Amino acid sequence: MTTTRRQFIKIGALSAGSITLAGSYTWSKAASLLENKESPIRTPTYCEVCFWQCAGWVYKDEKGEIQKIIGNDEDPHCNGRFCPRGTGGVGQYSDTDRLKTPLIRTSKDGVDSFREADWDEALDYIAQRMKEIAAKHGPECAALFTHGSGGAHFGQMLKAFGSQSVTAPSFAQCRGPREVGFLTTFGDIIYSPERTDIRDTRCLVLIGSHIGENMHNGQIQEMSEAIDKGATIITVDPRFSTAASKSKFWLPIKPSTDMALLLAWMNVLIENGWYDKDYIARYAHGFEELKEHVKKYTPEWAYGITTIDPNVIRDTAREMYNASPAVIIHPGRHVTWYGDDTQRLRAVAILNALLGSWGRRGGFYNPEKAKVPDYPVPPFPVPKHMPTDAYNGKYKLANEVVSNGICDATIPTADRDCSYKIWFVNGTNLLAALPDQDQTKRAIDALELLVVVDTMPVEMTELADVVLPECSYLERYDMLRKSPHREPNIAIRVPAAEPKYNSKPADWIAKQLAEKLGLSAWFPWKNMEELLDWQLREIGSSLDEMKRIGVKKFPRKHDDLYFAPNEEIAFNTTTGKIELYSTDMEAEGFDPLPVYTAHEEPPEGFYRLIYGRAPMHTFSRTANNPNLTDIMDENSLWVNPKVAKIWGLKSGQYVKLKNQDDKLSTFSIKIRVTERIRWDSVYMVHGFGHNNTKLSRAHGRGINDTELITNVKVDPVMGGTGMRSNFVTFIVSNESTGKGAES
Ligand SMILES: Nc1nc2c(c(=O)[nH]1)N[C@H]1C(S)=C(S)[C@@H](COP(=O)(O)OP(=O)(O)OC[C@H]3O[C@@H](n4cnc5c(=O)[nH]c(N)nc54)[C@H](O)[C@@H]3O)O[C@H]1N2
Ligand SMILES: Nc1nc2c(c(=O)[nH]1)N[C@H]1C(S)=C(S)[C@@H](COP(=O)(O)OP(=O)(O)OC[C@H]3O[C@@H](n4cnc5c(=O)[nH]c(N)nc54)[C@H](O)[C@@H]3O)O[C@H]1N2
Ligand code: SF4
Ligand SMILES: [Mo]
Repeated sequence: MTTTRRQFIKIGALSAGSITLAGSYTWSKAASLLENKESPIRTPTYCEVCFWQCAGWVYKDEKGEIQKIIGNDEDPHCNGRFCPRGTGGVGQYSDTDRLKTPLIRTSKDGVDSFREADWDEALDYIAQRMKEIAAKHGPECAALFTHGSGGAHFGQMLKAFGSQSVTAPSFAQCRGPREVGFLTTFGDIIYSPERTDIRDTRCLVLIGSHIGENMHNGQIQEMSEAIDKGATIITVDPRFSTAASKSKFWLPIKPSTDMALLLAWMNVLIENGWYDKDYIARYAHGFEELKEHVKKYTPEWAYGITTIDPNVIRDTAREMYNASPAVIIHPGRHVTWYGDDTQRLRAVAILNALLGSWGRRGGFYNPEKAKVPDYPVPPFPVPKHMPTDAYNGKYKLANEVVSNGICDATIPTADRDCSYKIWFVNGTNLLAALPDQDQTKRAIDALELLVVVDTMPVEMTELADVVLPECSYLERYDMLRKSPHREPNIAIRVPAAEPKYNSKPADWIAKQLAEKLGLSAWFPWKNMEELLDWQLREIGSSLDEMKRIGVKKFPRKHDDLYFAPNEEIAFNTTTGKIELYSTDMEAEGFDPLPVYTAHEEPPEGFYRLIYGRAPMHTFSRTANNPNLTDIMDENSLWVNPKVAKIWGLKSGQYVKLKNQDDKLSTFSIKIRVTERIRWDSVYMVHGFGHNNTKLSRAHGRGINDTELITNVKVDPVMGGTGMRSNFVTFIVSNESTGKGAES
């Protein structure tokens, strides 16, 4: 492991006063709160526990204490129902381990520690350092890594400062390949919430996408509605997921071979004429090339690769055709798996095109976003370098900034003249979100200033020069939510309580800092109330109205949720058609039609490490949440009984893991022996194994999958980090007992 100039500051070095442990808040207590009679004091919010952003109501008692959060009935993201994480979101507010005051790194006799600072001092320090560093290297040397609502505020500050390098792990570590795969095929992206018309579908095909454990609210509700109406579910997953348990067909595919299955499905559809001939003739480019291309990809060929019976491949293809065009081959969301992910998602897009589901009821609808004007500010300065310059001509088809591209460009090399020197990191725990932790640490080592804005002490805060404590989403305003949906709509977040401790909202932090940097012109509003009220009045509402209703819907501009029969459509691609054969891919030197490539296999005695979600947690951001740790406080390792037998493993036993590069896990994980996982893989939920001792509930609980992901397969098309070519073996020791079993 790389050592770092920034020592990981242990709790002893912190000058903060003693930390009291939160009282044990049980789930039944949460449930009993829910049964309370509704109190009249409620404020609207939208949830920040994950990025589905459900709109809800926060209820308080007479003393002003937050009692519960429930869904807003008018909200199309949640239809009045929150998931367990959203309900438990109060824990993000009540957690006594929260960051409490700004911290500045100091070094004495070679020992680093944090000292507490007030806001003025911390922000003066940051502004001063930013000016000095920009004077030497230009303002373009600053980058913002962000996930969540604060990004809008810090992005405004950074762009005003003179850098456009704003990036989120939700692109190159998450949904990037599907956006690029669909953009190059249909000329448009999938968006969030996904434009999948699940409620009216007759056949939903889930490839890895594990809806049910992936708790994206509206999708789950629509999926159960579709099941009630008799839709067929087909799940392709090496693990018997919750979705698989609801499926007519479960295809326990050999991991990493999905491309072979997708090509074989195309082969079956085309050879049998099971495709939408009118739709393809009218809208598609490159059908003849595709037909020729997939001839060799027979179900028998795919069987040898995927282990899926050829008859099952044919039966499932027929099932899709029978349902078409009300069929969805779901594009998934976290799709950075094997490095050829954009091509895999192109294959998914092509299948949907063959079945005519794009633009059709029960397939993919055309979402519309509410148009809300931005508060007028001067144009941002034009930077000398754009973020794309950082990747030296790579990832040309990326339609968002590539986080790992910025991370790599922070490590100085001879062939680049624009290394980053300043990172702002807001709401993203990069040591859990970016694979290859050593590379992330090397980049951090090369920085002159690292500012981390978070609500909790996590791995990233310990590496910061300055830590800024943001208040929770329940204590702040944020920008309006205006995600696209069937009906354009907006939702508002209003603080339900005063910020606890000495924490502040991102909007305030960004504006104060901008003022200290001489950038007030880009923050001309007095406060969020003024900014929001101005925006709302421009669209015929007001802050007062939104405080009362929380969510507001607007009529669609046109009746174009689906294509009209025989409608002529100009797709936003080079040919103006749905590109089965991609001219963009071809122009950039990539395969214009997706091809199958074999991926690495586990070495002897190793198993593929795969990971996913648990219904009651969101990545690492909820790992210490008192309400949610009550229902799940560690992850476990799913192991097939055959494998358990070879290794003599029993359920409940703790083991460490070592990967193919000899990387040993910091902590131990509890074994769960189950038939629900293939023998060639092991599975864990992402987000556990925190090594920050200030997290009283999460520290040492389970394993962080990220530390074992050292073999990263970067997608040449858009920079996505394929994370599933890592293999682990078991280190069994009698002493491994779970919590705190740190080496
Ligand atoms: N190994 C591995 N890596 C992955 C994934 C995986 O499954 N496995 N998943 C990938 C995917 S799909 C995604 S989208 C990304 C997610 O990546 P991230 O969103 O970075 O995930 P988290 O680890 O939850 O880090 C969130 C951080 O934000 C902080 N936070 C929470 N609420 C607030 C707030 O209101 N304000 C501020 N300022 N901070 C807040 C939390 O304390 C935490 O430190 O990770 C990707 N990386
Ligand atoms: N509760 C909860 N819900 C969440 C989140 C959360 O943190 N918590 N995060 C949200 C976010 S940001 C995202 S991106 C989504 C992610 O959710 P999805 O997009 O649904 O997740 P994936 O990572 O694609 O899928 C994980 C599944 O892939 C399977 N798998 C592993 N390898 C392979 C393979 O080679 N082939 C196939 N076919 N399957 C494979 C695993 O067994 C697992 O069931 O979840 C969202 N919803
Ligand atoms: S799905 Fe759950 S956690 Fe995500 S925004 Fe909605 S209520 Fe919150
Ligand atoms: Mo994600």
